[in-house]
Parts: sequence; structure tokens; C-alpha cells
Amino acid sequence: MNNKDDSNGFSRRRFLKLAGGGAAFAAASGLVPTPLRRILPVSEALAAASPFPTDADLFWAGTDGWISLPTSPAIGFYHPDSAAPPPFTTYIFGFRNITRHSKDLTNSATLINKQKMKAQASAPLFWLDEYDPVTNPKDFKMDLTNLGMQQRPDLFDSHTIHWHGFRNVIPLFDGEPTGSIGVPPGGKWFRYIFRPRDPGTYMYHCHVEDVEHVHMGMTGLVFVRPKQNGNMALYPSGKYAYNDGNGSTGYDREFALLLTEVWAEAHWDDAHIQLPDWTDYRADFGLINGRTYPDTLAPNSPYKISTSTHAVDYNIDANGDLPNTGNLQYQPLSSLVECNAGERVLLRLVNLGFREAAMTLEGGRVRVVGKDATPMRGRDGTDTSYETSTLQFGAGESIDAIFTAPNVTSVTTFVLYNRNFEHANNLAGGFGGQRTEIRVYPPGTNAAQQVPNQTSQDTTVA
Ligand SMILES: [Cu+2]
Repeated sequence: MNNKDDSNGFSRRRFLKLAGGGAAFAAASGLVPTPLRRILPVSEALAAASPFPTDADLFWAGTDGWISLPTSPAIGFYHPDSAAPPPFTTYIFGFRNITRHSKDLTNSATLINKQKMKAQASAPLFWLDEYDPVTNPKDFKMDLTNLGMQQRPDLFDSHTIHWHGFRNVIPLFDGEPTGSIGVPPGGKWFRYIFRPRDPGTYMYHCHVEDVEHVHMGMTGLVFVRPKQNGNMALYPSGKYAYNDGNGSTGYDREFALLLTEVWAEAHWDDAHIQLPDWTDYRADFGLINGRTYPDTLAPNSPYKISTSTHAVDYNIDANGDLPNTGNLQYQPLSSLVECNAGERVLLRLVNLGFREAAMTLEGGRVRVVGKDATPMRGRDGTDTSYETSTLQFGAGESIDAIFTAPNVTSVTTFVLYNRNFEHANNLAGGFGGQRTEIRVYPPGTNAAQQVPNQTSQDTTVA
């Protein structure tokens, strides 16, 4: 997996050749509305006042970092990792949202470079609006840079963003590194240009050394909002999972839940210059949004609502770091689901662990309205949505399910957990795993949701 020979790493010459060829293809095809930006060589990047572009919708950085998982009981010497700076336990590779940093015209390079070793788990959640020639005639621009690995300076792995499950992606922009471009460390960046179609819930991940980089944390959830949004005639909130034409996928609140796993030995190996044998794979921890229960219930890290237009814009400190929330500083996304009685709650579920999931709502049911970013409709339009209490889905699959909150007069809690007990209860033997709660409040308790996964527990800045 860590075979660092030429089969994966481009030589610089091959790299530039491919970049040039790709640009020619893209220009000739007429599919790309703006010129493909070439990746600046380090010397040019350093000479420019701001080496990074400032006009992206979103800008991600790939790097490494540390997160916190339950420390007791220990798993041999693999967990907690003795190299981890307290309160952290586990080494990761990951992404950080540096959009805000990139728009700081004077300090962008300094701020961005300071995010090395500050990766977030899971990778940041983001969302796009469906393209429409009249109401949203805009292609989505997503930049990616690679800050390198602080704990593993010997690794020169590139990173990419692979748009998993998206239809009709131009290969150049699909992030599969043998057919497109990977971003190597060293002040370089690449722009993904994407015209969002086909609403629904998807995932993205780095596709370089993909078993390793996905497992180490370079994976996140992404969804496309339908252009039917804003139509209050079909459902009062004007929010929909799909262009359903009848309001059947309308919802009041939405929560993205990404299932991943941590095999402690592999993470320790990457921190200590060792090679894991992936055929020994064993998931020690099951995670939702990068956390295990009961951390899944902790609030989101503080964020700014007004700028959370395509991703949650967490508050940053003077060094551009994520808000210091103690052991969960680099696991900012909560899995707590809150709603008012009678409301419809859209659960956007993705599994990017390596095992099957069976997410079960104890004492309640949900309606599956979408699967793998496809509405539950037959070819002739027949409604094929169905109700269930258990959602089964494998690695690389997604589900859109709507929970209709019962009419309660006091706060009522439903447990949502993976009924495969290996996932709900860490193999290490401690509590934890893929478990969270849906809390239903009396009518009118919670204000309208402004950002996905927002709950009343959060600290927000207007
Ligand atoms: Cu990567």
C-alpha cells in the first residue's frame, strides 16, 4: 500500500505533460467554461503575492493530523498511540476547509500553510445547488492543495478529490489519479470544475492509495440540492431531497451522517513508518461523522452561519485553526438529530467504512426516498419508496430517508444505531461506536434550521 515507486508518483515532467494535455482536451471539448488553471511550480508560487486563488466556491487542503477516540481499554500498543499529543489518540490523513483562509488577501499563504497537521475527521461536509440555466447558471469551483504530512515527511503522496457516484464527471476532474491529476505537496493546487446535476446524497474521497487514504480519513459526505428548492407550494419549508414534483421528499431539517471505521493498527502503522497488511483488516472503532458514541451527541464546533453557504464555516482562531473544543477539536461535526413534533427530518446516510451497515431506529420508522442519489421511483414514475426501521447499505452506498417526528408533548428520544454490534460496540471492548439519538421536542421548540446538522446545542455566529 505504501509502495512509493514510480507507479503512483508522477515525475514532475510527466505531471506537467498530463496537466497540459488535460487542459487541451478540456478546452477542445468546450465543456469547461473557464480555462483550466495550471498548477504553479513552487518558484512561481512563492513569487506571487498570493500563491493561492481567491475565487473558489470551496478550497480544501490535504494533510495529516490527530484525533481523539475512547482510550479505554487500550489495544496493545496501537491505541492510544504514544506519539499522539494529548488529548489526542489517533493519527489520520485528512482534509481541511481553507476557503476562508484563501480569501485573506494578505495572509492566505501563511494561514493556509499553518493548517498542516490540522486535518479534520471526517473530511468536511459540503453541498452544491443543482445547475439550472436560468436560476443557477453557475459551475462549481473547488480548489485543492496539498500541505504534505508533518508526521511522515518521507511520504510524498499526492491527494485528489474523487466525486464518488456522480454521473457524467469529466475524467480530468474525477480525481482518479491514474486518469486525472493528483496534487503533490509543495504549494501546488488544482481546480475541480463541476456542473452539479442529479440531486441526492453522495460522498467524496481522495483516490490516491485509496484503501489507505480513505481509511486514514480522507473521506466526506457531499450532497446536491434540487432546483425544486424554494417551491413552497409542494411543501411549506420549500426544501426537498429530490425534484419530486409532488412534495413527497419535502423536509424541515436535514442531517448528514457519514459512517466510517478505524483500524487502530493501520493508523499506528502510518504514524510510525510501518506498513499495515490490509488483509488483516479489523475495524476497532465504528464512527459517525468522525466520532464514536457518546461523542456523536456533543455539539458541532462553533461556526459562522452567514458564510456557511456550501460547507460549515467553523470559527477559526488567529492561526486559522479550528475552534479549541478539547479532544474533539479536529472532529467538529455532530451527529445529534433534533426536531420538533410533526416535522419531517431528512437523514442523509453514507457508508464509507469497509463493512455493511444496518442503521436501526429503535422504536420508530423512516421512509427511504432515495438510494445512491436516485429517487425511489420506477421507470413509469411509480413510487417505490418504503418504510423500514433498519437501513442496510454497503461501502460506497448512500441512502436518503425521511423520519416523520411523532406528536409528542415532552422531549422524546429515539436511538439510531448500527445493529451490527461490532459497529455499535467497539471491538476494543469499550462503549462507543455508530450510535446517536433523534430527539423530538414539543411543537415550536427549535427554530428553523439554517445549516445542515444544526441543533439547539450549537454555538453560532451570525
Ligand atoms: Cu490522499
